[in-house]
Amino acid sequence: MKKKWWHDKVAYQIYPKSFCDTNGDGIGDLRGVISKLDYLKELGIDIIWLSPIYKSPFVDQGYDIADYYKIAEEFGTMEEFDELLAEAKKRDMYIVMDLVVNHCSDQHEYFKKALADPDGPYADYFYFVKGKDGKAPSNYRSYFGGSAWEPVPGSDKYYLHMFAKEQPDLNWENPKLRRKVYDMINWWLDKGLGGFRIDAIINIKKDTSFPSFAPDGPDGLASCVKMVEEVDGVGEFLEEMKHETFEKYDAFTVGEVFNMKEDELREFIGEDGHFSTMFDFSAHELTFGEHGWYDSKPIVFKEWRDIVYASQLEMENIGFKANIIENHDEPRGASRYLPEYAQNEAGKKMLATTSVLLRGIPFIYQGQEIGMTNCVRGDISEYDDISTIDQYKVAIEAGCTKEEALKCCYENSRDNARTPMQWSDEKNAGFGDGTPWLALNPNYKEINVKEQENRADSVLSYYKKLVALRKSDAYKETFTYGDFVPAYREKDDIFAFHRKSKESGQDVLVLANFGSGEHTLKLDGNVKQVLLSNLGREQAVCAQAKESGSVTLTSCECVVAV
Ligand code: TEU
Ligand code: CA
Repeated sequence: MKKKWWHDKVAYQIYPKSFCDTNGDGIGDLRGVISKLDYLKELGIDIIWLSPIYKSPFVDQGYDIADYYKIAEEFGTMEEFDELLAEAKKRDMYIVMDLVVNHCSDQHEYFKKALADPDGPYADYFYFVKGKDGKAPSNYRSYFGGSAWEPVPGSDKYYLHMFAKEQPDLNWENPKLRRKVYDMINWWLDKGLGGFRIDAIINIKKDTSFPSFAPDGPDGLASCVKMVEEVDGVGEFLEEMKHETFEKYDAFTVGEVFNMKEDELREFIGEDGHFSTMFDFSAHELTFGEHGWYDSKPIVFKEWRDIVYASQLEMENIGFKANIIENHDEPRGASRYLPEYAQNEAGKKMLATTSVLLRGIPFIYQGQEIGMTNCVRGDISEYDDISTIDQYKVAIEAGCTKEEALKCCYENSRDNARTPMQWSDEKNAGFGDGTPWLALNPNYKEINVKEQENRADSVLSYYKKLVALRKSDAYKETFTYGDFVPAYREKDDIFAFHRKSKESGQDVLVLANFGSGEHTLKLDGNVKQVLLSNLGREQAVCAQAKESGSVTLTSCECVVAV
């Protein structure tokens, strides 16, 4: 395998609006990101992915871009962005931006020009399609609810929006549009970006005959995802984009890819794939509801474990996936993956271990490193997220009571991960002087950076050790390139694997007990050293292994040994 600069890196996702506010307007900003670079460096982070910071009306929190060449005023200025790039560079860190090019904002000048002249050249930057019998061209439901078609005022046409109606889809069939996108990407890469996280990218290929599908809900519509699943040919766009842009800069790209067709992994992330890597969403896909996320199924430990194993093995001779337990669209990992008895610091450290030491590129989402959790809200009016408001409505329409619908939001809402970062137990959790744009999770009094920073057995201290181990001179090669070999599969409570390096012959064993009771595991090799224990039991575990050739793990205990 040809080695690439990003193979051994650890990444961190910042949701800028909720990270750190330095001017007291209640909104996180670029100065806030700059002020925390040393914090991230100390955590061991190499690559920082910023969720969108472009000029935007924020209908979908910046995933609706009004100007790809401007920084949102709420976040700061282009000078501040350049400063961020320079400061990151000084620390050997890379900045990765969000690339949102399936759609833009209805406030983008292209769209305004298109509306002004629905038969003119800019209409062709979008999907402006004549209606059928006075109705929309097809029966697609958008991701955020309602028809994916919106009438173009003063015309018999409709425009397509797979997300909100304020997010019109860009027409990738139009070579002029594609050229504009590539020029924009190169403009940013010329500034010295490390690369891009690429949003909703599978959606860029449409079946332009826009066939209707059998309705899949009481609204008589069919999810627009169906069209994406059925159409072929996205790869041609992705290859062209890569050749015209990323490849020339050796940029790092991570695709947000849902609904990939079977057997296409190599095309996506193989050595000459469309992207450097793509997120492993297999756990998400395992539990995703039938009608969006409101009716997502809870995690069943063994099913989740087995799907992670399968995903790890699937990519083995192909490439690297990007491993996550949470992001800005998903609930907090600690709340989602840990059974109730494990929702404590030991459990959070164990979950960290079985994510960060997998084969692939670890992505840590802001707040994950201190074990932030989902947030209970008393009423739907306390939510901001467009998708949450839709899914609440869908839940109520499906017959849920208010309490049940709120519980769905508590478990799955995208706002769970968007509450402000908890820096301290002081005013506004140290996020900033002004009232935060989204209410804090009240547990900041207990869970915050300041409390954990100087405590040796905190979740944060553990993350630092874990990342340092992964990147250490002694084990870096094994954790980066070593094979993933599952172990103790027959034990229903155990998440265990080897990382075996062909190059050095090293064999690192990771054992984690997600069960509520104790387990004794018979070892099939020798243990020389315990590199990490989430309960600080390195010595004891090592002694037991040497004496009896086995390891006893209590509930929520994990160890890393060689
Ligand atoms: O998400 C794309 C996407 O497909 C999601 O709607 C996904 O299906 C859903 O979150 C599953 O829970 C991206 C961004 O990550 C998201 O924040 C944006 O809202 C969306 O694109 C539109 O840009
Ligand atoms: Ca601010």
